[in-house]
Amino acid sequence: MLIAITRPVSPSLAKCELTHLARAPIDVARASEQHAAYERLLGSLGVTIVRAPAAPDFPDAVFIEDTAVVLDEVAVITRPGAPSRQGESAAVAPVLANYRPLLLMEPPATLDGGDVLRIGRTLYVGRSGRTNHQGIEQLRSLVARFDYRVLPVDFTGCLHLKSAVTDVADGLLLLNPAWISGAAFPGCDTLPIDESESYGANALRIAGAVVYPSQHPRTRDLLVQRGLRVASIDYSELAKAEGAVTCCSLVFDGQAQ
Ligand code: CIR
Repeated sequence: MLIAITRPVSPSLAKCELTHLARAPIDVARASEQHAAYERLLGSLGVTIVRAPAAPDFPDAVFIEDTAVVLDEVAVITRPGAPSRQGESAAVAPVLANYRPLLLMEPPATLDGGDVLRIGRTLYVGRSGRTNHQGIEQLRSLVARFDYRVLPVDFTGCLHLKSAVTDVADGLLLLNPAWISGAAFPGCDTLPIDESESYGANALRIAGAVVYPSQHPRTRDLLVQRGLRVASIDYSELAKAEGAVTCCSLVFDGQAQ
C-alpha cells in the first residue's frame, strides 16, 4: 500500500523562498486547486493520501519532501537548509512516526529531501545551497546500518538535485544535461529533457506511472515515446514557488518496515 503524505498550501505561499526564479505573483487559491488535483491524481493511482497538519506561518510547508527522507526501514527527519523552513519538520515527524522509526538530523547539518535521489540501496545526495557537508555525512552515518550507501553529487543551475534529475523507470533517469552529468550515475540510462524545458527533469514515479507537469509538453512526449505511462498535472502556480511534483509529497510503502 503506497502512502503519500502531503501538506496544505499555506496562505503565505507568496512569501516562499526563491533562489533561481524571480518573484512572480502567486495565486494561492489556484495553487491550492492544483495541489488538490495532485492529491486526486495520486488517489486515482491507488495511493493513500495522508495529510500533515497545515502550517499557515510556513510559506513553503507544501513542499513536504524537504522535511524527511523516508526509507523502507526508517525515516530521517531532516533540517532543511533555509532558516525559514527549519520549523517545518516538527509537525511532520509525528505523522511519519505512525509508519517508521524516526532518526533526527542535528545541527549543524542541513539537508533538503529534494536533494536525495534514491536508486536501490544508493542515496545520491546533491551538494547544494541547502544541503551541507555535515548533512551528507549525518545521513551517511544514520543509514549505514541499513546498508545504504550515500554518494554526494554535484550539479548547477537549480535548487535541488531532483530539479536536475529524477528516476522515471528502473535504470532510467530523466535529466537536464545542462545542470547535471549522467556520468554521476553509472549503470543508469539517461533521457535528456527537451532543452527548451529547463525545469522538465522533475517527475514523480509512482504506482506504475510518471506524474508529470503539463508545462513541459515536449519532454512529456519523450517520456511517452519511451513507453512510460504519463499522468499529466498542471503545476504551473506551484512552479512559481520553485516547486515541482516530487516536492509535494513523501511517498513510501505503508507495509514495509
Ligand atoms: C524553497 O525554496 O525551499 C521552496 N520555495 C521550493 C522547494 C521545492 N522543493 C523541492 O524541490 N524538493
